[in-house]
Amino acid sequence: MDLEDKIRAGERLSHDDGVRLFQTRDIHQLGRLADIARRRKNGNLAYYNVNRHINYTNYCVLRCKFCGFYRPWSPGARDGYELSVDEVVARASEAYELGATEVHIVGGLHPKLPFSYYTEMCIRIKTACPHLHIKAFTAIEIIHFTRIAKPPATIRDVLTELHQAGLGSLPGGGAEIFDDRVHNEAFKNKVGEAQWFDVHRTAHELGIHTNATMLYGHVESIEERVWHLIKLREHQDRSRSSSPAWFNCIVPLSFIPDGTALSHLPGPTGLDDLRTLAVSRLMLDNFDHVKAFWVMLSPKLAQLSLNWGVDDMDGTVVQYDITKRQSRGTTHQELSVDQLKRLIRESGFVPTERDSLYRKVNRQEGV
Ligand code: V47
Repeated sequence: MDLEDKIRAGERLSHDDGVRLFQTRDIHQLGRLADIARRRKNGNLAYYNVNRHINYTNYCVLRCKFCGFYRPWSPGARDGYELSVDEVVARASEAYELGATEVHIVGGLHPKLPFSYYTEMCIRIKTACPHLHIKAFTAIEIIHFTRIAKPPATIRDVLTELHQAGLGSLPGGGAEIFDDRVHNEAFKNKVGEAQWFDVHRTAHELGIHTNATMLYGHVESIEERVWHLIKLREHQDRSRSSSPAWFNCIVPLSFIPDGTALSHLPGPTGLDDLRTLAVSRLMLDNFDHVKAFWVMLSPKLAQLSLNWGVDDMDGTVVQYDITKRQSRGTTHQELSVDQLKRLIRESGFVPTERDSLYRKVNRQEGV
C-alpha cells in the first residue's frame, strides 16, 4: 500500500515508512500528510499555555557532551548557581500572580542538595499557589533522588513522595536518543533507556502523566531517530491499555551546539526540524499532541511547524537557562500570550489556552 493511502486510512507506520518519510524531498507533501494526522486529533485548534520555566541549579555530576548548561560543583565554584527553596517559591509565586497555570522545574544533578530540598520545594509552592500545576524533574533527576534519599529509595517511593508533596506531572527531558551507540558517544555516564522507561512506566502506573522528548540533530542517524519514536510508541500502547496515565505529548528537541562539547557539529537545519516534527506526528499515532518548543526552534520556525503536524507551542516560558542562542546571549526568553496567539492565528489555527493536562482554560476578560 502506498504511504499516503496508509496515512489517510490511519494505519500504523513501520520503521521503513518512517525512514522513507525522513528521506523524501517533497517537504510540502510531508507537511500535508502530517497535517491530516494532526487535524484528525486536534482539528483546527493549536494550543499554548501560560507557564514559567525554573532551572534551580546548573551544578551537575554528569558531563553530557550535548549539554552546555552544566557546571562541575566544587567548594567556591564560580559560574555555577543554585536557587534556594525561597527563591524557587518566589519565582513560582510571581508567575502565579501573573496568571501562570504551570511551572516547569528542572535542574542539574546537584551533588549536595538533599531529597528534602525537592519535596519542600513542591510543598511550599503548593501552599503559596494552590492551583499551580508543578511539572517537574526529568527521569534522570528522579533516578538521582532514589540514590540521594536516605535510606536510598525505589522509583515508586520517590514518585509517591513527590506526588504527595504536590508534583503534578513529569516533563519529558533526558530521553535523548534511545540507542546504545549514541548513548556511549554523547552521554555515556547518564542513565540509559531502561531507567528512563522505568521512571515513566512507574509514573503512569501511579496515575502521573508525563511527556516524552527526543533530542535530535547531533550524533544520531535517521534510522536511530525512527527507532526512538517506535520505542515511545510501544510504551504508550502499554500505558494507554493498562495504566491510569500515559504520555501527554512528544517534544522533539532541536540540538543547539553552542557552548557544548559537540559545538563542532552544525546542528539541525530548519528543514530537518520540520521533517522531524512531521515524522514524529506520523509515527506516534497514539500520542495526542506534538509540541514545538519555540525556545530551541525559534518562534518563527515553531509557527511554521503548526502546518507540519504540530498542535502545541508550549508557553510563555519567561526564562530558560539550559540553552541560549549565542546571538541572543540571554536566558530571558519570553513570548507574551498576545505574541503566541498572533503566531497561531496567522497559521490558520484557533489559539487555545490549555492547562498542563491539555484541558481548555477559560479565562474571564483581563485575567
Ligand atoms: O533533557 C540539553 C535537552 C532537555 C541541549 O516536557 C538540549 O514539556 C538542545 O526536556 N540543545 C530539557 N536540547 C528540556 C526538556 C523540555 C523542554 C520543553 C518542554 C518539555 C516538556 C521538556 O533539553 C534535556 C536535554 O534533552 N538539551 N542540552 C542542547 N544543547
